[in-house]
Amino acid sequence: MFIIRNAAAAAFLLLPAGAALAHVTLEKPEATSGASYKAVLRIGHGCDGAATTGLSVEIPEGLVAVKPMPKAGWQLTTQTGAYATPVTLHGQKLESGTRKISWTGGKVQDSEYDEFIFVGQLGDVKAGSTLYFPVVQTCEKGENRWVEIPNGQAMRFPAAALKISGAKVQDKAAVTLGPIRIEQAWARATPGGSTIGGAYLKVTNTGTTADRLVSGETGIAERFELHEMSMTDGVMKMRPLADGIALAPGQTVELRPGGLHVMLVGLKQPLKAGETFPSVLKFEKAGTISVPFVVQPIGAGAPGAMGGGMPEMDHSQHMGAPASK
Ligand SMILES: [Cu+2]
Repeated sequence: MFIIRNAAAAAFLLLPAGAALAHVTLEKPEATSGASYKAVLRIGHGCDGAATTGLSVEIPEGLVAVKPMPKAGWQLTTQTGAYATPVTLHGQKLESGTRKISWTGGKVQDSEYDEFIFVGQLGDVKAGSTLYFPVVQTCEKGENRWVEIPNGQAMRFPAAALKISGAKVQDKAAVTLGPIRIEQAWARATPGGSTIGGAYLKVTNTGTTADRLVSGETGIAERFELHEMSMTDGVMKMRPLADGIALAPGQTVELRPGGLHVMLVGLKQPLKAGETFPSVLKFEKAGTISVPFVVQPIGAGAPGAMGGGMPEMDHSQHMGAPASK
């Protein structure tokens, strides 16, 4: 005789094949810390055959500045509340915002599919963590409470989950201009209000004649300066490189935290993780080349580095004492 003692396990075993696909899920189950996020909640069925007439979702801590998308034929209501941890966004401190969204009064038949959408901004959420969105689906008869959060047991009604990853440097973004090859162009996210940022890249001269990275510019900052940071007599010092960075034939030069770097002076907006900004680099011989920089979370190290290497210096420390020119 076969007896199932655990109710949750029983529910799991009795679910029809493919039922997992019918859960309320997010179209994009992964997002980058610090980036904006568009949530698309997908409703694949009603409650035990009954049509869906309402949907409400709770916004977890970490997603701020949430705005729901209205749906034709549905009434939209929101509840605001305080964030446990205030978030600074565009230089403004956000202490509260939308914590719950409800769409009511519409109808989605059990045989139909629909989507409920809202947008928001992820704060500095730890990479590797998961945000859970409890969803209550109300139907003409009954309701489905998609509120279960993993606890090692089989789940019948899991909450919609969003996995948070750290921003990654895009290796595909290698850019070449003649013999010059640029890889891993990235910048570090800046706290709101900071007017200085650090940017980094790897540049290789694959040619047979020497060249030189002379200067650069970007629309997001007043100045794009090439700097060198070095340890002299136990003191970290930084100086602008008036002659740029020399590139011998075959040489690869890596700009990274704690060493050679680009300093963005006079930032016109904070650098937000997950975003990309354009720049133009000028080489003595190769000419000018457009290079997109990918913004990484605050605290990101050089790609591939295990947090070690040179001591890192927070650029905000330069603010009071800019490099002498
Ligand atoms: Cu600097």
